[in-house]
Amino acid sequence: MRDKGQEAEIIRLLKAGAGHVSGQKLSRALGVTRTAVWKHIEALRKSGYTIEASPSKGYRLKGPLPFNGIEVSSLLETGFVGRELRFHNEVGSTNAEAFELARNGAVEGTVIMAEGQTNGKGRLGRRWESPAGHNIYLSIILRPPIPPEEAHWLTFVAAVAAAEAISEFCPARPVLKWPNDILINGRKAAGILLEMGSEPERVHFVVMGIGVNVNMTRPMFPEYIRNTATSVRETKGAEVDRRTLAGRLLSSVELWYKVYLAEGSVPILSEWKRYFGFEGKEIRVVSFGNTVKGVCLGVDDTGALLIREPGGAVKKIVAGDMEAASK
Ligand code: BT5
Repeated sequence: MRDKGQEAEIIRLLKAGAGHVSGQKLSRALGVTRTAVWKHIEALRKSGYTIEASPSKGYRLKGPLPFNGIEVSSLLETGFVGRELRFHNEVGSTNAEAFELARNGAVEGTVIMAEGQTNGKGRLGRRWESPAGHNIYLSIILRPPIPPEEAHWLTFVAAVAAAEAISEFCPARPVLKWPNDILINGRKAAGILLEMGSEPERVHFVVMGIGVNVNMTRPMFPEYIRNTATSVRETKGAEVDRRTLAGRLLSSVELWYKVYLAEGSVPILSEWKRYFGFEGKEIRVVSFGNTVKGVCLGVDDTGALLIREPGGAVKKIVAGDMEAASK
């Protein structure tokens, strides 16, 4: 069984040591044998670190730091979100794994993160393209003391948190599209998938899945989304440090989640509206197989989308997909 705590400690000592750190010093600091240190070094190499070993001088950290659980954890500024963090190089879906863990009692704030997903999930059985090496895919287990009909507010919490975190790294202001898309310059840069385990009266847990296209470039997107998807890098014109962005994202989720628990949906919705980019615009919404067209009147106090149809009737939409009507 690997001891992630000891591996994180080795990385901390190697970073603090600037030059080489002897195997003896590491084994003393950790209270383990030098063979155990060597095994940890091998495991760390597998998780992306370049560690130079010299028989006379010891170990030295070289090259760029990888995107992994140790690095994200070392940057965390949260109280509980991500304090239990599981990082996988490859997973089917972080949401699916988080759901299983939540059912088995994982603590609130547990985060599952992956370098790549082979079966990344969108809403309604759709797919989330999740190639390894460029983006952020994470799922957060939350246990809000609310009834199931309130759980959709956590999509709003996630959207506000993601927009806020992305805006720190991106020259263009992110725009939210109801209910769960984060757009940059009109293209989708991030998506949210909320799943929950509940009984009629109360939510047991919510899995808040967030996927952010960070460093993907246009040719990397599959043909079918090349004209509708983008990444933070595409807008910024430079690589973005995924470790820092992931850390900011988790801080932001924690902050807005706490606001929601303390003050309810009002402050969340008011922040969400600051990023909503479609009020007053012609839109088209597909909801349960029906298409509704009209002028977007915004979102009401329950989070439902309001549309004024050409005849003047106002329709309230509780679930669906919206697009700008010009598309
Ligand atoms: C979403 O669904 O936008 C929810 C995406 C949630 C992904 C995260 S990643 C971590 C966690 N684990 C998971 O398994 N999922 C969550 P939806 O609104 O249904 O949008 C899906 C549609 O977006 C697809 O049908 C494509 O058209 C498009 N799409 C797929 N991959 C994309 C990508 N990487 N970037 C932009 N658009 C994409």
